[in-house]
Amino acid sequence: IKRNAEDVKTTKEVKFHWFPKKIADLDKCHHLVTKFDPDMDQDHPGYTDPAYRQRRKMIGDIAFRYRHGQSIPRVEYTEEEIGTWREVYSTLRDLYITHACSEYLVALRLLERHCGYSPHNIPQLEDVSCFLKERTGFLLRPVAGLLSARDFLASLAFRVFQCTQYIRHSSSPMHSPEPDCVHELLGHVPMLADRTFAQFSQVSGRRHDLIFHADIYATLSLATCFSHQLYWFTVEYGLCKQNGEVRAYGAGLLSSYGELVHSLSDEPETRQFEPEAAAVQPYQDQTYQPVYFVSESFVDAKEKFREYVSGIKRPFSVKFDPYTSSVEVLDNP
Ligand code: HBI
Ligand code: FE
Repeated sequence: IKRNAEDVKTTKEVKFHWFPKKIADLDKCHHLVTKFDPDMDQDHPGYTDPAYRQRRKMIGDIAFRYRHGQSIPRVEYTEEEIGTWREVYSTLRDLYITHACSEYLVALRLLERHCGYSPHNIPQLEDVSCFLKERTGFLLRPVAGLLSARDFLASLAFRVFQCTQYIRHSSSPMHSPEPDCVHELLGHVPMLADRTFAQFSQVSGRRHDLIFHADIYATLSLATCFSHQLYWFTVEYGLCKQNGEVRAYGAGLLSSYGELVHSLSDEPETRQFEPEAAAVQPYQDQTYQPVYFVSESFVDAKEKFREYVSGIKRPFSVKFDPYTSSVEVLDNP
């Protein structure tokens, strides 16, 4: 039986949390997690720097004011901010040659040619968004900080990547406790420019949508963690095989010099990627991962992922309509 979104809202309102049905609904998906931000986290390198906190707030306001369909306002970055970017960019760029997967390297070259990626310039989100739209249909929208997993993944289901626009504190160019534009623009964006991977991200988002919003089923709170860990061990910390070597494709690795080196060293344990195993593997958000999962290829990861998702029981499913960028809610057979 097909229902449209409004039917579901009236008949099932009590049972399901609200979730976005059309792309403009993402204007309401702005719930931030503040535990790692410079106002709350005493270990944040910007905690004791009022000027930094002020600046970050100013750039965050762009995101709070932003509505779907608008172009993303440009930020004029300061010399200090560009200096931070330059330091990370130059250091990571050398390491990518031996550590990043080939899709990443191809995309980075394109971004350098077309989007102002360079050691001397922090790319503007509006330019990157236009580029991604042409490559893979992904859009960026600005976000003011670490977004809740639920809102973040729900956005991916619409091929929208919520992207921070401020940069980490200058005292700590190689590390940031929270996502910043280095993490997003160097970690996530190049992979979103790859067709297979872009599709994979969207599938992971849609799957999340199915589960996260249906907490009425006892098992589903468990399934919620599954979703998060699956995301974690692929999109953020995934490794893959290429020409007999292991390379990184996870954004958390590609935006962190220390962990990128660590992940391909002899120290951590690596296992073959199986969604069932990755879904229950505990993860680390304070230090390096002790375990990484290695995919045979993106295509292989995507197929396994799809299979895994189709085996999960859920109260309803959603179908994405790319012409209208909206989802249709379907009852499960
Ligand atoms: N928010 N701004 C932002 N950037 C991310 O990369 C990000 C996020 N929220 C959650 C998240 N990533 C994921 O790691 C998962 O928690 C879903
Ligand atoms: Fe991330």
